[in-house]
Amino acid sequence: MTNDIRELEIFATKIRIAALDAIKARGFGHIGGSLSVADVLAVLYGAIMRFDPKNPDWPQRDKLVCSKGHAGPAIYGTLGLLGYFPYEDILTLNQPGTNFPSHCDRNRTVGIDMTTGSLGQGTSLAMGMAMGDRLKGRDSHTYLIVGDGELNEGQPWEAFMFASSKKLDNLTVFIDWNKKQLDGFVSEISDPLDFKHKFEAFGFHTQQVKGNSVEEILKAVKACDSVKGKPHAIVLDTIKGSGVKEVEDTFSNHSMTVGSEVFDRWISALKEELRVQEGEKLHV
Ligand SMILES: Cc1ncc(C[n+]2csc(CCOP(=O)(O)OP(=O)(O)O)c2C)c(N)n1
Repeated sequence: MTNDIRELEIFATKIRIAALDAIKARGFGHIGGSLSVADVLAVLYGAIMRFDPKNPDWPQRDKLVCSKGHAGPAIYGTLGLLGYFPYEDILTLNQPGTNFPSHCDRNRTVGIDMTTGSLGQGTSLAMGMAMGDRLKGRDSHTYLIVGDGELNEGQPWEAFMFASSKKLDNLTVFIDWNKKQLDGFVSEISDPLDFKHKFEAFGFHTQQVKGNSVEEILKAVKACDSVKGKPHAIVLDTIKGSGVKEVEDTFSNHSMTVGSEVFDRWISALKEELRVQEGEKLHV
């Protein structure tokens, strides 16, 4: 656990490399939406959440529901780096018989708190988990990541109303506002309008930050501590494919099939960035 911004940036870069390592082994996968959540995962698992890789079912742990379950590679990378299982296991991503399906499955993967992939449903599940922890008297927090395209669904908004009416202040929702969904811009497919105002209207304590900045995310999560009686929403203004310029610049970057030499180029660039980040840390 660290509050060191440089450490968290290093963790985020490692998560990006891990997600690409896993997807490279399969040759295709959800690259854009895995990369955009690397920074929030680094903050949650690096600085905020209470968990124990040796006791993954510890009831008092904090929980993560990644409702955009197709970002599985980023979550598996994070858990692999934390020692929930051998890192190499993530290289079986989406292969027949794997415990690392492309979408998160709590019955298959150690450390996954909730099965997701059918968009919209993770929100209701996270509300239930937060409510359950409260009823059991546990001091646990549930963190929920939803996609901006996912919020075209109706179900999450019912669940948000419920969270707010039950004053679930042990729940924090991150909206990965990367502007794109499967095959186009969210604003053109079904414009969600202003998330910040919408969550405020739904009774949430709401903030909006640069979602690929670990520093801003960490500050926002910490600011939630002092706000009681309301669920929290943090709108992450992100870039789909963040951290790999070529992916950022590709319009269709949701699920990509690319050759291993292309993956190698992207991974090498991230490893170079990691060397710079680690070198800078030594000189702080
Ligand atoms: C109920 C449901 N409908 C459709 C899909 C197919 N689908 C998978 S990802 C996706 C786009 C999601 O967009 P967004 O939530 O913005 O994810 P991100 O861009 O962050 O990857 C869609 C439509 C699905 N998984 N579940």
